[in-house]
Amino acid sequence: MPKPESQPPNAASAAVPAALPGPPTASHGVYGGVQTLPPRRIKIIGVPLDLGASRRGVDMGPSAVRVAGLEARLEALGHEVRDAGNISVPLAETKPSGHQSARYLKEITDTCTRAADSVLKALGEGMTPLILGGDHSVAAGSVSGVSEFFRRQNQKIGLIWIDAHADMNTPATSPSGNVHGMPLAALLGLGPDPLANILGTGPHVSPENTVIVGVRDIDAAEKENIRRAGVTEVYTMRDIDERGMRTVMEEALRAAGRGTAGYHVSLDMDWIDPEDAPGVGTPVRGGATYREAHLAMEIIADHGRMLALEVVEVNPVIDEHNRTADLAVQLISSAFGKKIL
Ligand SMILES: [Mn+2]
Repeated sequence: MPKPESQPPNAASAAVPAALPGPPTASHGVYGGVQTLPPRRIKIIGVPLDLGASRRGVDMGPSAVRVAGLEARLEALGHEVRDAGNISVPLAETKPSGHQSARYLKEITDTCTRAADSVLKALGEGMTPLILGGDHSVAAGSVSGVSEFFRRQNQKIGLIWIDAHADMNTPATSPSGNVHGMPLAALLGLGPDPLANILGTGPHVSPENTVIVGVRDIDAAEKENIRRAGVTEVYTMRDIDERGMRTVMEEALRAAGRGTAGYHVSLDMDWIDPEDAPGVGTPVRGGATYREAHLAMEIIADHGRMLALEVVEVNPVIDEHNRTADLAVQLISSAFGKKIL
């Protein structure tokens, strides 16, 4: 088993109530050795949001992931799971799309604010939020909720953004006007404004604790935005190919964890190759393999510092027999401590 990075004794994690796993219970360790993490209390928050994407269908992502057995499979690992249901999201058909440079920005911001509140509440209850998208714009809300919870305790968080895309556009640079290409820019304070200021306290993450993993499709303007924001920890698919998933993840977690309470993990399923994850919002060739994806999640579990997890962009409309949602549940299980042996 890989040795977790050593943390300075004054590491913020020592004072974090919500992220700390609960005390071991009788159920710990009795599941045939498949669990590494001590049991957590997990709160599932569905956000059936598809206003940020042009292709429809990711609003059915939360259902597809639930149908694939999410709750039962997490409980089989010994975790306590509560499903909070779905956050209400306006239907695209019932709203005007607004300005073409950031379509449905108002409705998305409202939805993200509700998601942030729900995440904040879950952490306050000592639970680990598990957010199911929906398109990736939901992250502007969920990450804000995690960040705000720890900001109130004078702590900051890290962010691991695992994605084929950088999601670093702004309304000024976006070729499509789709807000799901903007959430990371919003969280780093580049805008668009209402989305960048959810709960009134942005920017929600600092560039030195923000890590992008698995990118392979970045617009020219996004490259500039990454530089402007000051994010230097970017691991492309080439880095994974050349240096291996293990090295990339160890470095990523070290950067996100440095001086923070822990990190939020935002997993866009389009990171994985369409061969294994065909049912995603924006498929791009050349993604992570099935095993690389699992390894990344297993390493996250080994370190034990994940504050919240979200899995986004599952699109059942173009999936094959729900296998992308099924893979999502498998990866969630690995992130929550499922081991092969
Ligand atoms: Mn994304």
